[in-house]
Amino acid sequence: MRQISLALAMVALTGCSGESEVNTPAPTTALEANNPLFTDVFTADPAALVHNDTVYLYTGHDEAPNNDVFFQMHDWLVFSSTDMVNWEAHGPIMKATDFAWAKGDAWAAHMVEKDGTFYFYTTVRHKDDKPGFAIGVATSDSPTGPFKDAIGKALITDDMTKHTPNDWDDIDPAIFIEENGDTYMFFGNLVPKYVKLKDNMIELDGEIKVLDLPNYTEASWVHKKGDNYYLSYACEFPEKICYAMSKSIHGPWEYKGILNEIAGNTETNHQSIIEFKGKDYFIYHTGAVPPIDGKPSGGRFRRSVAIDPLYYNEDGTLKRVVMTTEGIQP
Ligand code: FUB
Repeated sequence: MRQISLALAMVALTGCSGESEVNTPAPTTALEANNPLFTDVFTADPAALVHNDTVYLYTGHDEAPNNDVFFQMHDWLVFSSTDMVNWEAHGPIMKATDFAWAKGDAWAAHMVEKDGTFYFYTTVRHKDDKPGFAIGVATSDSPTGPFKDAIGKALITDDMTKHTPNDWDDIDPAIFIEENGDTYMFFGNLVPKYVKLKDNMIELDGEIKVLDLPNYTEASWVHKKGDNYYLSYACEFPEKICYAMSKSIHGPWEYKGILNEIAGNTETNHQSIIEFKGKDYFIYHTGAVPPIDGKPSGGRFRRSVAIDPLYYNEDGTLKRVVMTTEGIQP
C-alpha cells in the first residue's frame, strides 16, 4: 500500500499575558495518501463483499506492460481489511482459464455469499465453440478461495442475447440478493440486462430482461439502502458513473444523474458501493499511478483501485463522489 505522508503545517499564534504574541512551533498532522490503494500491483473493476466484520475486495489484475494496446488480465485478486485503510493481500483467487471452457480475459466480477458458500460470478472470454465473452460462476467455502467452476459450463454465453452485434455485450455481472433470498444478476455492455437466478445460484430462472438506463455502457452495481434500490453503472465513454433509483428490484428505475465524474487517466470506470461499520464507501478505479522505478505509469490498461466516502442526501439521492488522493483516513 502506498503510504505517503502529506504534512499539513499549521501555525498557531498564542497570546502571552496580553504583552506580546509568540509564534509556537506548528503541530503537524500527517494525512496519508491512500489512493490508489495499491501501487505494487495494478488492480481494476473492484467488487467488495462485507462478511463477518471484514471487507473482502475482489479486483481484476491489469498486467499490460504499457497503455498502448489492450487489457491483459489473467486472474483475479483479493484483499481484505477491517478498517478500510490497512489491506492484506491474499493473492489470486483463480484465473480465467480455471474455467475449462474459457480462453482467458479475466474481466469484471462480483462475489456474494449465500448459506456459507461464496459465489464468484465473472466475465471471461469463451473458447471458440461459443465465441465471445461469457459469464461463469465459481464457488468456494472461503472468501479467499480457492474457487472452482460451479457448473462446468458458462452461465451466460454471447449467443443467448441478440441486442447488439458485439461479442462483448454480456459482461460485468452484478448480483443482488433480496431479503427473501430471491437473487438477480444484472449485466451487460451497451444494453443493460437482468435475470433471476434459481435458489441454487447457478441456473437462470426465467427470461433475460432488458432495462432502460440513459447512456448505459457497462459495470452495473445494485445496492439497497432503507427502502431504496440503487442501480449504478458506467455511462458514456470515456466513462462516468451514473445511477438510477427504484422502490423495487424490478423497477421502474428513475435516472438520477452522474454519481462520479471521469476518473483520472482511464476511459473506463467501475464502481462498488458498500456500507461498512456504519459508513458508506464508493470504490472505483483510476489510471493515476505515476511511473515507479522507470516502469510505465498507470493508465487505461494499468488501472488502480481507489476508495472515497459516499454520502446520501436526506431524500435518499446520492451526493456526487469527490475523488481524493487522501482516500479513507484512519
Ligand atoms: O476490465 C475489463 C473491462 O473494462 C471491464 O469488464 C469493464 O467494466 C471495464 O472496466
